[in-house]
Amino acid sequence: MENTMTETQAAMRKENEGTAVEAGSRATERFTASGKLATLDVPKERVSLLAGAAIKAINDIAVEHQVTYEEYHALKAWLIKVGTDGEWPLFLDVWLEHTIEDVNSAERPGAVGTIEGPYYVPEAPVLPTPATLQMREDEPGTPLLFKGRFTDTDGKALQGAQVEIWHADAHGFYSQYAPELPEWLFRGTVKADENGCFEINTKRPAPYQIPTDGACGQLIAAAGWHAWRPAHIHIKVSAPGHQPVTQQLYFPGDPHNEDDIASAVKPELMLDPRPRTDGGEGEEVVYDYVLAREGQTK
Ligand code: MBD
Ligand code: FE
Repeated sequence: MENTMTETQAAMRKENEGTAVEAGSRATERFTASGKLATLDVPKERVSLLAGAAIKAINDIAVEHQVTYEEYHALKAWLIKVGTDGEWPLFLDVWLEHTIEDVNSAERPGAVGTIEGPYYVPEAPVLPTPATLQMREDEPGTPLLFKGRFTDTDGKALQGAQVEIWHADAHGFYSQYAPELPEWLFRGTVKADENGCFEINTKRPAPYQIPTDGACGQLIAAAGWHAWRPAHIHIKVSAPGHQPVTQQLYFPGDPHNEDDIASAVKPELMLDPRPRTDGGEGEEVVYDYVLAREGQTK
């Protein structure tokens, strides 16, 4: 009896599995298959410096906190599990990428960036503005019209600009990282018009919970932390001759804006949802992008 499941339980289990380890390991598969690895080339001096500093930092922690063999073995078991669960991209993007992004964007003028996270997919379908992202029939969620304009740092309209956008659905799932969602659900590449303006019709995403049944979830539970990111929309903006920006936009009032597990919220990235000016259902947000020229610094 205890080994039988109702169909509903089986379906729920399948759905949960899809949100968990599967999402993490798909991020690993994609990163491995992306071809990025073949082009990576870090000089010996930097490897020695960075690996040496990282090893020293961990050894210092072992002394400072008098790490026991029990704890050392728990660490070893857990590190092995991060790999077998395919959750290294998830782990790194949640707990390290925010610092890498800060370091690398400090001198770039214009639009503020934040982390990319593990669920970007390049080459999403190209949509002319005004665009509507792919949705299912009866897609749940509040309709959201996202409008904006591209300029350079002199205030001139930018030609050839585009917005790559991806976000979770109203249940917090990303297409291509959860089973049974249409391939390009809530993913698109939107080309701005000749004035640098764009309009994107979509639906408000739900807050996102880090998969709880993989190694990262195990760490979160063992430490007594929470697993949440505030609701967010991922964006990559670019224009010929200009520096691209990867960012996320957030909604005021989300309880996790203040304690994002991925530390990726910045005040400049907060949206200001308003009733729609076109009389349509749902809400409207306006966000404008200033892009720096290639090589331009603050
Ligand atoms: C996400 O959706 C995300 O944006 C980050 C940074 C980590 C895990 C899931
Ligand atoms: Fe995300």
